Amino acid sequence: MIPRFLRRATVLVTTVASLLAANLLLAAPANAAPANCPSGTTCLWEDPNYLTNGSSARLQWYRYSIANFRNYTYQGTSINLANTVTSVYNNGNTDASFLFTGPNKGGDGFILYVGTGKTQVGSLFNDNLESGYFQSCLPPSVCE
Ligand SMILES: [Ca+2]
Ligand SMILES: [Ca+2]
Repeated sequence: MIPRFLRRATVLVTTVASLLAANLLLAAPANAAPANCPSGTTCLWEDPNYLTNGSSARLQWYRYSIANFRNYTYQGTSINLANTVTSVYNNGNTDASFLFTGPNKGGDGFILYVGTGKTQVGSLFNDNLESGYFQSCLPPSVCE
């Protein structure tokens, strides 16, 4: 029979170990880009949590910029990008991304740093975005 104090110590060690394991499990996905978002692009979905109608594959992305979301749909859907985007992820290499409520950098904008995303953009931007640019495409230069 194991003495009670030893059993208690074992439980404590097990608890610490499982907490550490849980932490490691939680830490890994936080750094990973959402599924189906290609490296070097900023990705856009219609719904929260990097999904469109329940699928992460129904997305649209830009490697440089999209001056007018009106010209694009989410892949595999007929849903127009303009004023429907709800979640975004910058899976670029170095540049921050800028998203605007109007076409051609119009309206209000926000910055999305590289390697970060928003599972739901703020209420000012939700279902309101119409153009997006990586930083190097923000100057008058056009690189769509
Ligand atoms: Ca939406
Ligand atoms: Ca808008």
